[in-house]
Amino acid sequence: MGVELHKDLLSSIGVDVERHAKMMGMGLAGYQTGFMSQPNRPKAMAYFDWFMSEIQAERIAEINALKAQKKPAVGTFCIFVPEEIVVGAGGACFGLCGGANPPIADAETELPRNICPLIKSAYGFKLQHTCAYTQSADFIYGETTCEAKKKTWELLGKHHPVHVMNIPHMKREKDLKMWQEEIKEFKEHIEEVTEKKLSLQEMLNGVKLINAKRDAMKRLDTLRGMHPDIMPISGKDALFISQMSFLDDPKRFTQKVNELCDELDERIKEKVSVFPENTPRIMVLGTPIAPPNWKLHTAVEGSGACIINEEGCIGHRYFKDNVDIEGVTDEDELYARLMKRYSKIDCACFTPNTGRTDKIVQMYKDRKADGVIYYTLSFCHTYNVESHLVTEALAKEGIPCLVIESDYSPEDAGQIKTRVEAFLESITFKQKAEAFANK
Ligand code: BJ8
Repeated sequence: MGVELHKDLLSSIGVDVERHAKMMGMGLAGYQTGFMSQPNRPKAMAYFDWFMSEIQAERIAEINALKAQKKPAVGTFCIFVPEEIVVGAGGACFGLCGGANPPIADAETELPRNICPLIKSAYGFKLQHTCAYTQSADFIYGETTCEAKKKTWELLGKHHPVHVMNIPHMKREKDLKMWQEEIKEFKEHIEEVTEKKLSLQEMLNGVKLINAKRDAMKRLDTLRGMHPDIMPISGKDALFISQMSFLDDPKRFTQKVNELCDELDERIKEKVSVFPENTPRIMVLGTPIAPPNWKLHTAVEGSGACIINEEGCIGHRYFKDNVDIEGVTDEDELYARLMKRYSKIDCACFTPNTGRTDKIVQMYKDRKADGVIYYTLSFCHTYNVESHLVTEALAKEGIPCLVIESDYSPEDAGQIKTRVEAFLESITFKQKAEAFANK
């Protein structure tokens, strides 16, 4: 396995190699049983299976090879990071480990128990030195989104360099102006790390690369969710690809996603579906689902339904908008365009955030979905509170919705499955009743 081959590198960047190997062993075993055993998977998933085996090995070697050439390596927990700038500088921008339960106990030695598991998990990975991405990062990108994250940066800064970007909580003219300045400062920080000026052309090249990546993901999203009778790929596999979009080299990832999409195009033409006809089609909304948090998808697809999209940041919110660089001739204009694109992100940290609710209702109709699961991590106040407004709007439209609040512990897996099964039963009952009434 890759981790064995790169043991010396991992050790040189401060990874606790023994603990790391144990953790990776668990992750790979979970992937093998949960993903590789699915029947009728697209052949192009072979690349993503390979990537999983090298996730904390070969990819880490690639990132460290870039660092050796003085290219930046930026770790992040949020999709507000203007990754186009990092990629334009020839570097790597990647998501940090934050979806596993084991590091949480360590994190709770410094952080309060009652904050969201994503933050605690990521913090625990740093304390344990068991995430090779965190260990590889020149700095961790932090943002002022939710309260827990904002304050965590102050503590995390004791263990790793952190650069915090001030993301406003409203989108008024004055807030957006400040945001644009923050993007410029981020670029200057990248120049400090690389000790090299970053040109407009380099940044534009970065934008083109990331736009192409988002286009490929949009293509996959359409193929996966917009054909009511054919689901050519499982929701689990599609989620995994979204999760890997934060780790892989963007150019290679784009190419591999497009290759997969070519195969899915063929599958749709030949009516090859991985689920039988009339399988309930479920949309998932809410907080990010970081790897290896596959609990919800396992419960839903193990109960006879199919997940056709994730509205969250590991999913649609990440790739829905591109940066428009048409006619950009100077840096300030580019920062304005970046700000325009990033301010379209409808994170629940904003107030008001009504656009998100309208978008969800429209997505449901466009995708001809059968139901919605609103998934929030425990103690995520923004998404938890906002769920009330979203479910109210869904109820008005007669859209079936189940709200699930969970953490990373395996304890509630059985309970989630029971609730999902009951929800699916109610959807099927409704469908039958409607079909009967329309006879
Ligand atoms: S743009 S959703 S990635 S902030 S950490 S808010 S789960 S309590 S991750 Fe997020 Fe950026 Fe927004 Fe997306 Fe809640 Fe936890 Fe906070 Fe979280």
